[in-house]
Formats: sequence, structure tokens, C-alpha cells
Amino acid sequence: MNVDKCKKSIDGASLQMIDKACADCVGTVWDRFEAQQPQCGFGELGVCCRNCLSGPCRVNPFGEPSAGICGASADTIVARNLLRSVAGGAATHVDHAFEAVEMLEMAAEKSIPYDIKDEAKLRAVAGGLGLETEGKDKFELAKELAKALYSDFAPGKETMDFLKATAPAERVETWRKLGILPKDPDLEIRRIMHETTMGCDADPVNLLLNTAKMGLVDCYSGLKLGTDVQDIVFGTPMPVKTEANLGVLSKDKVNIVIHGHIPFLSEKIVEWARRLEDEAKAAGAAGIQLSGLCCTGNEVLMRQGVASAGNYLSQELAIVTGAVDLMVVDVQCIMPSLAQVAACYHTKLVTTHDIGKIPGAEHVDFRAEHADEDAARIVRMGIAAYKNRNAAKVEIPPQKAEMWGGFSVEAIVTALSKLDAENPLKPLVDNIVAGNVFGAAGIVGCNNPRFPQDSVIVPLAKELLKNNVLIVVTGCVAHALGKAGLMCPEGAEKYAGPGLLAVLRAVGEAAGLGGPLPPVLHMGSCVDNSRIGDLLGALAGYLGVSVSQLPVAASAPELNHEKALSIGTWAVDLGLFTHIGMAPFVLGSPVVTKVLTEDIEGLVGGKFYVEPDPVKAAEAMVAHIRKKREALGI
Ligand code: NFS
Ligand code: SF4
Repeated sequence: MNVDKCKKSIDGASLQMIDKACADCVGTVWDRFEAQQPQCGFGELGVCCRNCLSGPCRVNPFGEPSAGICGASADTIVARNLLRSVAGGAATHVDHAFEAVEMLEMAAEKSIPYDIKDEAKLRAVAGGLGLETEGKDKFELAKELAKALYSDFAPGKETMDFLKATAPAERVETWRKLGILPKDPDLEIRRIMHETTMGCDADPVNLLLNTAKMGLVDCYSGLKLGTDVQDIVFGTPMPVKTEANLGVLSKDKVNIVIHGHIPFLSEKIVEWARRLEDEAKAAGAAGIQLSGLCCTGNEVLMRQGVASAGNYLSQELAIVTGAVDLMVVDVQCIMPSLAQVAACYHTKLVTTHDIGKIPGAEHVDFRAEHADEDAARIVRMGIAAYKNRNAAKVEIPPQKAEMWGGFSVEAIVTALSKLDAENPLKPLVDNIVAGNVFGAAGIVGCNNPRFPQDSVIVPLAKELLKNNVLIVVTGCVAHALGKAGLMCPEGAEKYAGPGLLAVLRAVGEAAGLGGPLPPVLHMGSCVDNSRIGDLLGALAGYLGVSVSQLPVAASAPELNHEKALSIGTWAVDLGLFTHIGMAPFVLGSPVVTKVLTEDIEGLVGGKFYVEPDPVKAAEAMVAHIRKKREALGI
């Protein structure tokens, strides 16, 4: 445990738990990060290939060997590796969304204990796809919608209907001209695996165009599909107040922490935690305290107001408090180390998904068909574990901050309609034109142990707010800024520049929030990045311009997962200036690096920009916004 402690996190609660882990002799992600140093330079440059059994090959971008055994150059290897990673990210979102469509179908057939909660959204999405919505009850229409959505996964289409129905028309035309409109997601992902295998595509430009195509698969068969279907089944989020950080854990209650990504599990856990309060009391606890980590935490925060225990790098630390009785997980971003950390305390770790099993955890085969029984069983396992809690090992950090969530596009439009019912986007656009709101930024993505936890995210956000840039967030960035106190009305008073603050006050008062709107609006989990796309599409439509002309920028300051790469690729496809806090593994290829950070702008309007320093990154984002404002003549 030699890594300087302040190099691990800027969050006091995390630092306290890192000390406790050390005292309890529990290894954490930072110890393992240190054990990996120095990390392989070939890997970091992206020039290592093991796509066939002649390899592994390592190419030297500065000399010899300049090619792998088959002759693949650094450009080929880098582009191939990047494409596989982006396809990996897209596959997670497509699989997630497919599962959501299956759930929609089963809910429509009433064969599972889930309702269809947002009938208005059901009708809007079905209508958008050209389905006849009149004279059908919600279950009948949901069945038809599921069928239509499945058809996007079937062969034979020129491109996915859902993409054509939901992406801005100008963008669809741009993508068509570039030849990157995907046919169907399964075909495209299969083709990428084929294309990147030994002896197929060696052309870095062709590989990069197909990377851009994967960004579209990621959004329109993944993010947007997942969000819309989940809203239909669980309801579209509306503003809700909660709290964030490890201080939300309770000394007296059964603490159940939900971690992963898919709300079909977490929504049921929330329901059963509420229903089994009395059993927890009978076991001697004061009740059940639920909290969430990562994106499933965001899902239940947005819709149910469940508190946030933290983001990616806090997952082990939650258990280190000694107060977590049960952690239940499904898929993605779950460190396998949780089993070892849980074994040092009384914490029960429960896996629930076919493709998310962890040695050392207890597996409950959670199925929608018997979701109530499964969720009740898991909550009862938490209550039983509470009895094993060792008070001497419990230390809950005091930090927790007020945090607001629930800012779906529908919620934002509802709030703005209090200022102009006819034309809800007008007040926002007028304020952008007047310069009170200088522009907007979407900050999204993960933590990464390369950066002290939240150390790029928080200063970047503060700097942008100072410059009157309105911020929307998703994913682990939301937890970071919630913990830092930027996602509540007080955060507006403290951090927003004067122009922005006046607008936040006006909207907050009109919407009856009892104070200014938070300066950082929580739009959800990482699949909910589609909400940011929808908002931008609506603004561009209102102004009659392309999304790429808007005075906005995107950022993933502490990106980690392949999902962040696929989402970032889509953001660039959308025409956005996309800041990332570190280069992905591409620097071994000057061609790939130049295309991603320069040339691609001429094709789609967006590009990647790499900068680890948050203040410099904010300056570049503000400069980009200024350039876009000037081009629009505002
Ligand atoms: Ni997004 Fe969610 Fe967090 Fe990164 Fe992981 S939780 S889907 S990938 S680490 S933001
Ligand atoms: Fe080496 Fe080529 Fe095989 Fe890759 S595909 S491991 S570069 S021989």
C-alpha cells in the first residue's frame, strides 16, 4: 500500500475507507493497480496483437519490428484492436436493450410481474415507429411494439427502423453518405469479429469507418432502445431528491446495496425491501436501507429516489465499511474482487445473472417469471446476514450530500413549460442566445484508478459552471458530482456563474422546486446517454440546425470501460466535440490518432480531444462552445 493516498481519491469518505481497508488488511483496486506497474507500453500504445496463434506480436511504432508475423502494421493492429473494443462496448448495450425488449413482450403478455407504467411514452415510441396506436389497450400495443423492435434484430433491412425513427434526419443523411448506417446490430457485431480476425481487414481507414458504424449500433440498438423500453415498463423519471456517498449507509438498518446495470432486478429489490421492512424490524434492525452503486444505482435513483452509495471506485469501499449486509449484482462494472472483500466481513455477495457469476458469491438464478420470489429471497438473505454483523468492524464515513435526480427530457421539458407552456424550449434557447447560458456540456462515464477518484470530473464541472455552461450528466460522473454537492439547489448558488444562476433560479421557482434548479442535471445511467442525444436533437430541431452546430460539448473525464469508448464514438458521430481524460490504446498509430482527433471532424462534425488536466479541458470545451456560438451568429 505505497501509492500516495491522495493519489487515490478526492472523496473524504473514500480516503477514510481506504485507510480502514489497510487497517483491516483488505486489498483494494489501488493495491492491484500498483502491483500492475509499470503497465505494458506495447499494450498502452495498442500495438500488441494476439488475434492468431502465430502471435502474440508486438510492433514497435518507432522502429523494428514494424510489422507482426503476418505483416500487420501498427496502424492495422491499433485500428483492429480499437474496433474490437468499441464492438465490445456496443455488445453490452445491445444485449441489455434486447433483454429489455424481451421484458416488454413478457410484461405485455402479462406472464411476468411487471406493469407497463408509462402509457404515454409507449404510445409515443410506437407512433414514432409508424404503428397504429388508436383503439388499442396498453398491453396490446406493447406486444406490437415488442414485435416491431425485434424486427430490427432480424436480417433483411437496409438499416434499423428504430435508428431512422429516432435519430435526427440530418444526421441519418450524413451517416448514409459516409456509408456507415448499420443494417442490424447482431450482423454488424458478428461482422466486426470477422473483419478483425487474422488476415481480414488491414486498412485502418476502413476499420475506423466501421468503428464509427459501431457507435451507431451502440446507440440505436442499445442506449436509446434500452432507455425507451425501460421508461415504458418502469416509468419515465421525474425530479426526485435523495443523498449520495457512503454516509447513506445506516448503522441501525439492514443495508442492501444494489450494483450493476439492469433495472429489472433492482426495481424488484426496491419493491421487496419496502415490503419486508417489518421482517427487518423483527430481526432487530430499524428497517432496511437501500443504496445503489454505478448504473443500476442510477436507474433506481432516477425512478425511485434510492440513495447513491457511490461510483465505480467505491464498490469495494462500501463493503469495507463493515455495514453492508448484502450486495446484489447483475452485470457490468462489477469487480470480481468483491468476493474477496466481502469474505473479510459478514457481507453476503449475491450474483443473479447467467453471464455475471463470481466465484465466492452466492448465485440466485433471478428470472423475470419468478421475480417476486427471487427478490424476496434476496432481501431476506440480507436480513439474515444483518444478524451476523460485527459492530466492532463497522465504520461508516459521515459524508453524504443532497443530490437530485430524475431529469429525463420529459422532466426538463415539463419544468421549462412552466415558463412557456406553448414552446417549452424557447426560454432555454432564448437564454442561450442572450448568453446567460453560454452553452451546455454532457459529462459522462466512469472512474479509472489511473486518476484519483473524481479528480478530473469535479474540477472540470466546477470550471464549466463558472463559465455559465449548463451541465447534464449520466453514469458514474453523476455519483461523483452528487457526492461533491453540485447536484442540488445549493450547488447552483455555490458554483454557477451569474447568468446561469439567474436562469436556474427562474426555472426552479416556476417549477415549484423551492429553489434553483441544480446546475448539474442527472439524466440517468449510461444507457440514458440517449436522453442527452434526444435533448440535443430537440434543440437542433427547434433551431433548424445540425446537432454538430450547437454550442455544446461532451466529456468522459475518467473513462474506463469499453462502453465509454462505444458511447464516445456515438457522441463523435452525432457531431460533438468529445473530451476524454486519457487516450485509448491508439497512440501507436499516427494514422488512427490523427483520424480520431482531427480528420473525423470533416466527416461527421465531431472529434475526440484528449486532455487529463480538468482546467485545460474546460478551457478547450468553452473555446469550442464559443466557436459554435460565433458560427451561429450569437
Ligand atoms: Ni458506464 Fe455504468 Fe460507471 Fe463506467 Fe461502469 S457503471 S454503464 S461503464 S464505470 S460509468
Ligand atoms: Fe501476429 Fe498477425 Fe497473428 Fe496478430 S494476426 S498475432 S499480428 S501474426
